[in-house]
Amino acid sequence: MVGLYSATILFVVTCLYPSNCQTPDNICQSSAYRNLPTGLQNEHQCMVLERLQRDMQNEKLTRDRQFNSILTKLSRLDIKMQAGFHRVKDMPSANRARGFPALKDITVARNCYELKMSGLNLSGVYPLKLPSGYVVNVWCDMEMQGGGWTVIQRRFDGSVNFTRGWDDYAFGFGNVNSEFWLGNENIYYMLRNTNYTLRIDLLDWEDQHAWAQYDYFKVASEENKYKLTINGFSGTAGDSLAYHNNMFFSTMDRDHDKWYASCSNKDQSGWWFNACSYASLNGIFHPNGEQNITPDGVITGITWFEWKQNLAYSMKRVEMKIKPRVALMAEAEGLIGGYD
Ligand SMILES: [Ca+2]
Repeated sequence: MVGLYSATILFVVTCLYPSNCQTPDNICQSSAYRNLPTGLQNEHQCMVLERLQRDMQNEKLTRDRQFNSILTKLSRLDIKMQAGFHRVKDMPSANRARGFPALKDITVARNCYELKMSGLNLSGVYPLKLPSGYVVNVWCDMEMQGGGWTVIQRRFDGSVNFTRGWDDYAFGFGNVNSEFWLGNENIYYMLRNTNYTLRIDLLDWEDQHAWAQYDYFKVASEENKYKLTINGFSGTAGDSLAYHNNMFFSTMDRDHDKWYASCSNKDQSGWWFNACSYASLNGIFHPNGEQNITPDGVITGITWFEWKQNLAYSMKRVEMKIKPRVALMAEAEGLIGGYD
């Protein structure tokens, strides 16, 4: 009996793979079985083997069907994921951000001047509600030139990395308590429906102060590459931003400048580069103003050429801030009251 079992087991193992058997569905009629010595042939055993064979084949078929079904589902899921990925990838960054939650119903001021008018006289961080419906924390300068200035950029210690790509510049980065960029998207929405004046304050390494002011300041939408429009200069620093008027915003990953290469890559920052800059306030912060000029003349830094007449002079401190134009006009006329 032991010999019979060994032979049949060997036969089954060999025959489980159909390619090894001439008639896989009918073991008892196969020549492989019939050629066994008569003593090893057993009809009952053979039928059991055939049944075992059928069961295994059925089980294999079921598993194949399940496996194919899973493959089909995975394939459909992959197509959906690819389609979704391309939709998000092709969408302007601004639309992507709209997926984030917004505090639509919260009542807060639209800018720091409204807070100033409501009696807040202390400079610091306040929440503002932008026309987009989004609430952002900003730094309000409540002392400089009548107060009520919304600060959109500040540099003074190099603690924040300004070498960043398009999306970071679009949505802002850094810390409003120290160094930061408020974000092109936020700036665009603030400026969209109200006329604002831009003020830039500069400090050199001898702690001398200079300023530049532009009565009219607009930044276009992302679709228009956050194009800069300024007008009506006044101040002591000289008009270095005129060269950047009507320029698109560029970052290391988006070259919209007028130079044959990328000004952003050269300057390692995002800005409204022309070819390339007389003002570059997001450039590399150089402690003590020291700049490394490469042998081929590449210089980086926080620069304002018209003041220092030197592109290799990097500022100790800079702030960009905005205030509704009508508020400044009312203050200039000695009027007290709101605006628009
Ligand atoms: Ca270029």
